[in-house]
Amino acid sequence: MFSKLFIANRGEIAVRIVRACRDLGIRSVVGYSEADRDSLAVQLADESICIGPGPSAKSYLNIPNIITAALLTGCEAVHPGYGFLSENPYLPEICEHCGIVFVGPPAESLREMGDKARARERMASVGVPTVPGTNRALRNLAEAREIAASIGYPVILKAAMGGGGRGMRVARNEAELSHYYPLAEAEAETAFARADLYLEKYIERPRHVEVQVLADRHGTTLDLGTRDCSTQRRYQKVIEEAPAPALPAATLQSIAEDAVRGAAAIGYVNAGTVEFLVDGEGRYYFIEMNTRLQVEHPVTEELTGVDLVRQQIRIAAGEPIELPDREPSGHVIECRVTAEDPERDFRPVVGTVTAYRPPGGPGIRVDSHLWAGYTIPPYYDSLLAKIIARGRNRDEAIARLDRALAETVIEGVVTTVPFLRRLLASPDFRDRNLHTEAVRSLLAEAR
Ligand code: MV4
Repeated sequence: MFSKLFIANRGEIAVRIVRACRDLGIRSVVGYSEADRDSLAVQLADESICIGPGPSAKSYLNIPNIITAALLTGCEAVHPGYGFLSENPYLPEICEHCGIVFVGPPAESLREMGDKARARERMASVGVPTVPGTNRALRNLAEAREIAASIGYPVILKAAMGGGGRGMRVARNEAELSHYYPLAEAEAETAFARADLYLEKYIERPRHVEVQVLADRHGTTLDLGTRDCSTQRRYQKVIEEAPAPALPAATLQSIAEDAVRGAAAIGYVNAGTVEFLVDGEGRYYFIEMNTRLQVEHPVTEELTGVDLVRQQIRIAAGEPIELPDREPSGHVIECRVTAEDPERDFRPVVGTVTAYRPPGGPGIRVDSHLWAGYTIPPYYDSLLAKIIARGRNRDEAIARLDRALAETVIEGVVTTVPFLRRLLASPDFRDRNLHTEAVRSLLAEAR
């Protein structure tokens, strides 16, 4: 096992990784930007070192600074967390050259799953259901028209190097396809340095169901169940829950088996998430694989009792996965508390947290980097805290999560806590009428 691990991330996930290191008896070194000098992760880690100025490009995305910091502090491994460099294949490659272990999958898996068209092809080749569409980049608009005509409108254009909703355009007829195709190409070129697009049948109001997988280097590839992440706003997840509600047991079983088969087929190692869409008839389709730890990982941890970050570090150190010591039980729901103003179209807010009182009590977990006096830097995402509630069933989890939100005190900045309580109380959410338009409908009602 490693004696020292470098954390190339910030905020709540950096705190989370410090905690996993402490439980494993590993010294933690957190790399911080000048804007995060007094962050909670810096306060809790065994050591810390500045990796550059506030802007991400100069710090958390600065591979030379991160590698140098890891080497200078004598770290044997680097954990990228999520976001930033977590799916950048250059980081594991450079780590390998420098004799540092990357806590994550091989660079080849990052590359392969980073090309969303190729990911479809790999999954389809082992019988994982995919949305009708193309498994490689479209040659041109003429070909897109031909394929769209054969699968039927509406269709969705997606950037091969995109993901997470970036670079997607829905076309409901040939005229829209002709209009959007060059725009989508230009956007993809700008955002991802590759204009490649692929096409899928557009699924109206889908549910987003994902499967957590873990694979070690001793032949074990397993799933840790499903999560439903349909409650999103502009591709940002707001509420996540496990197991995915209102799906037949047979579907839950089959989707997990497909995810494991897909991960094993690409020789996946470490933690990953296989993402599916579920249509109105309950059919599921693979859309992409996330080759990193997810923000919503605590939902699976609280359901299964497995510490995913601990398993990630163990796998990277060449040790076998510690299998779950109990059956998944109950129902778990997480909400993301952000520094955004719902009254102003969720624009991010900055400022100083003048008072902070996190919730607690039975079935509540809080993953956060907040403290009273903390000033939110303007450079990064708006996530302040993840509040996770576990109950014997979904209704109890909802009730506990609402109790926790009602208790939560974050003063000095506007947060989404009141909005989250309204969302939890909405009939759509309570009646499990989950789909990716639910939040938009609730916001429309509130106006
Ligand atoms: C789709 C889709 C409908 N049909 N693909 C958005 C993010 C990325 N994970 C894929 N996404 C979607 N892909 C087809 N063929 C609808 C979405 C989508 C979505 C998916 C899951 C959760 C929330 C979403 C919000 C908007 C669009």
